[in-house]
Amino acid sequence: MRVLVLGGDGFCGWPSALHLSAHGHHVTIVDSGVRRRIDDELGVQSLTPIRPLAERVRAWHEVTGNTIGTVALDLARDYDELVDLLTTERPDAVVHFAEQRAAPYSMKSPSHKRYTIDNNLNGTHNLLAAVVQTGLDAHVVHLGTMGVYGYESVPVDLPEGYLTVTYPDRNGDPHTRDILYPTQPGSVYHLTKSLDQLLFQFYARNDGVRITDLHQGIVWGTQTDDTARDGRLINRFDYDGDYGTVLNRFLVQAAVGHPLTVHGTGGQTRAFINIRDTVRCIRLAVESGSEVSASRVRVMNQVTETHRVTDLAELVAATTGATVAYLPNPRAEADENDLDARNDQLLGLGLTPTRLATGLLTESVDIAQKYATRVDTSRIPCTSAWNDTRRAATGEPSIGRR
Ligand code: NAD
Ligand code: USQ
Repeated sequence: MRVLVLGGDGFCGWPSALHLSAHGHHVTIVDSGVRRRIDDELGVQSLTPIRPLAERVRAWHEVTGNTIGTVALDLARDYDELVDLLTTERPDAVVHFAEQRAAPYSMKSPSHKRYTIDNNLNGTHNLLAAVVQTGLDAHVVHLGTMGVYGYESVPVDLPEGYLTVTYPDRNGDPHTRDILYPTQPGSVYHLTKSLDQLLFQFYARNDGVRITDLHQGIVWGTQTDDTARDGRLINRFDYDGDYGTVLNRFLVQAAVGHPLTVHGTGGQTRAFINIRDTVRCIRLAVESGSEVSASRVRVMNQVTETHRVTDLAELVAATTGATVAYLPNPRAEADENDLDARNDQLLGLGLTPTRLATGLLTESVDIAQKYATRVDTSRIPCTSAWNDTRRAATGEPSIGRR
């Protein structure tokens, strides 16, 4: 299949592009490079020494003989160029990773909130409008988030996107329908993923665009079989207080002797998936595009297990000898929650989950130790507080009312 990978220079996009290419798909990466510029803005670098995109794809060609095309384009701004690209490439599938994906970054300041909304919503909408304008029957595969469901403890396993509700109609007779699961986003970033869902619902119903929305949990790990084939193919690994996600942060903290930074009680339960499973899920979603209805968005929960933050900290501490620090939480989120989620659809397509217990934790510890000298420990603390109450609790200065 011909596949465009939007955001293909990023943490999930790069190994997914390689995996699709390794499985015989014709891949073109589209990326504006904004994430590398955000690294500069924040004064951080990936733990791992990632190479420029042009060098990455050259190395992939040398190692495998496969060619991956690259196009520099801002999905949120360069609409005409996007239409031209779709017209020229005529992709069978477009995988959309190209959004600002860090909750703390999205909450740093009014300008970061506005950037996240502008970038993510305009990017997603431009893609949908361009698919319709070009008349392509391209399957859109979007990376959404488990965070759209919110983190209130509910007495059910979270369904995949839809909730079946029964209510009395005007005659008092029971009426049943599927609705999008009510969203409870916990950050401006998660809010954009909730709003993306409505864009998808509209374009599926109005224009018959075939769409899969993957509600992905927190991705951990860094390497896949493909990125490990050559040093120049190495994947990104974020550890800083804005982009680093919890388990990968703990692994780096352990490697540099920094106490593990648990927010609050650590009773927050979240969904997780290893990057090796992410790339498989993307391929399974792309290759099953013919099963997607033209009027109803397919939503699949891209998760393999759930864990409490404190349990992860204790596991990393037990594996590495690190100490655990319980810190004031900069986020406005529930101190504790239960979470279980269905993932029947990806299992049904053939996903065999890689679990935390299966030894990959040690691989990640080794990578964190190997590149520990690249870590700037001053970038580890999370300084982005969700509101003035949280700013006061964490000792961060107020940014005031604007
Ligand atoms: P990332 O920041 O590493 O990669 C995103 C890529 O998209 C970057 O290379 C960036 O330059 C590009 N990009 C952003 N805006 C763009 C635009 N307007 N035009 C063109 N390119 C643009 O993020 P990631 O971790 O790879 O996440 C990819 C997707 O997966 C995101 O949509 C994210 O919400 C979702 N996701 C990630 C995780 C995770 O734990 N990393 C979990 C669930 C969902
Ligand atoms: N946390 C800590 N200590 C830390 C960092 C985080 O205790 O040092 C806590 C947070 O307070 C939160 C939990 O760990 O309760 C998860 O935080 P995270 O930064 O690992 O994940 P999150 O902000 O939810 O975002 C990440 C990705 C995002 C993706 C989301 C999937 O950055 O792109 O959408 O995971 S999910 O969480 O399922 O919504």
